[in-house]
Amino acid sequence: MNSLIVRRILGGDVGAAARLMRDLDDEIPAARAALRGLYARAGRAHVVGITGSPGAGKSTLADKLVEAARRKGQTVGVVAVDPTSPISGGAVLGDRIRMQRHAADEKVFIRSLAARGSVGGLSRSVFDTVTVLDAMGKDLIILETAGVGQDGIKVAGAAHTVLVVLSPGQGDDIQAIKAGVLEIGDIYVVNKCDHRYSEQLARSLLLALEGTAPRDGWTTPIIKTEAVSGKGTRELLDVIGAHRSALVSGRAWERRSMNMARTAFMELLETGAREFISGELAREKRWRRTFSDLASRRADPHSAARSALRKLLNIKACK
Ligand SMILES: Nc1nc2c(ncn2[C@@H]2O[C@H](COP(=O)(O)OP(=O)(O)OP(=O)(O)O)[C@@H](O)[C@H]2O)c(=O)[nH]1
Ligand SMILES: [Mg+2]
Repeated sequence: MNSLIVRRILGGDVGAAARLMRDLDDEIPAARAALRGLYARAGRAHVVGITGSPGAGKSTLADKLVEAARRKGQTVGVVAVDPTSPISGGAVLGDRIRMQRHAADEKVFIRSLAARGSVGGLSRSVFDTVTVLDAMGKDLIILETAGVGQDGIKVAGAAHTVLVVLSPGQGDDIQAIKAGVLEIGDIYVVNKCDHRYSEQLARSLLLALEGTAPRDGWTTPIIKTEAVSGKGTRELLDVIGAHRSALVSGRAWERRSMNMARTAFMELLETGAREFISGELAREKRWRRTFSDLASRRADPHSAARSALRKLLNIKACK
C-alpha cells in the first residue's frame, strides 16, 4: 500500500502527493511510513526560504518567482506557512487567490500550512512537505515563512538559500535588521521599489551589511524589486541560481544540506521529548510529591528538573 503511494508520487501523481501531505499533517503513521520511501529519493531540489517583515511582499514575490522559474522551464513547489493570527486571515486568503493562477499548471505545486504556534514559524510538517515536493522532482522549492525576527530566523536551518524581504514605510524594518536577520540572509530584497522611501531603506541596509564577512564565498547582494508588477523578479531568480552555483562549487551545498537535515532531526527530537515528558507529567500521582516540594519551597525547580530528567531520559550526567 505504501509502496504504491510512493510509486504514484514518484510517477507524478499530484492527487496522491496532496493526500500524503494532508495525512502527514494529521500525523497518520502510514503516511510517515510512506515518507521513508520518498526520503530516499529526495535531496536534489534547491530549497529557498523567504522571510521578512509582515506585509513586506513575500507572497507576491513568491508568486512572481514561480512565474519566472516556469519561464525557465523549472518545476516548482511552494510551501507557505500561514500565520495563525486571525488579523492576517485576510492576507492569507489573498495569497491563496493570487497563487491560484498557477493551479492549472501541473509543474507547480502549492501547499499552505498553518504555523500552529510552533517555534520559528515553521510547522512541524514543513520538513515532510519539502521532502514530498523534492521527491516529486521539483527543481525549486520556495518556503515562505510567517514572521521575522527570532521566528523567521529558523528558516535558515531549513533552506539552502535564505531571502530576507524588507519593504519601506514599515517602522519595524530597521528593528528587523537588528533582530538577527543580518546573519541569516544570503540575498536581501528591498521590495516595493515604487515606494519613495525604498532608496533610503536600501542605503541603510547596505550600511548595516557593511563589514559582515562573506559566507561560503558569497557576498550578500541587495536586490530591488517591485513584486506587484514583477519588476526585478527575473533578476532575483538569476541571483538565486547564482547562489546555488556558488554553494555547489564551494562545497557548501553539502554543508547546508547537512544543516537542514540536522534542523529537521532536532525538531523531531524536541517534539518527541516534549510529548514524552508531557505524557509522564500527566501521571499526576507520581509527581505529586515533587510538585508539593516545589510549592512548599522544600525543593528548587532547577534541581528537581535535573533529577527528573536524569530519571526520565536515563541521562547519566545532566547539566
Ligand atoms: N506598492 C507595492 N505594493 C506591494 C508590492 N509587493 C507587494 N505589495 C502589496 O503589499 C501587500 C502585502 O503583500 P504580501 O505579498 O501579502 O506580503 P507578505 O509579506 O506575504 O505578507 P504576510 O505573509 O502577511 O506577512 C499586498 O497588498 C501587496 O499587493 C510592491 O512591490 N509595491
Ligand atoms: Mg504572505
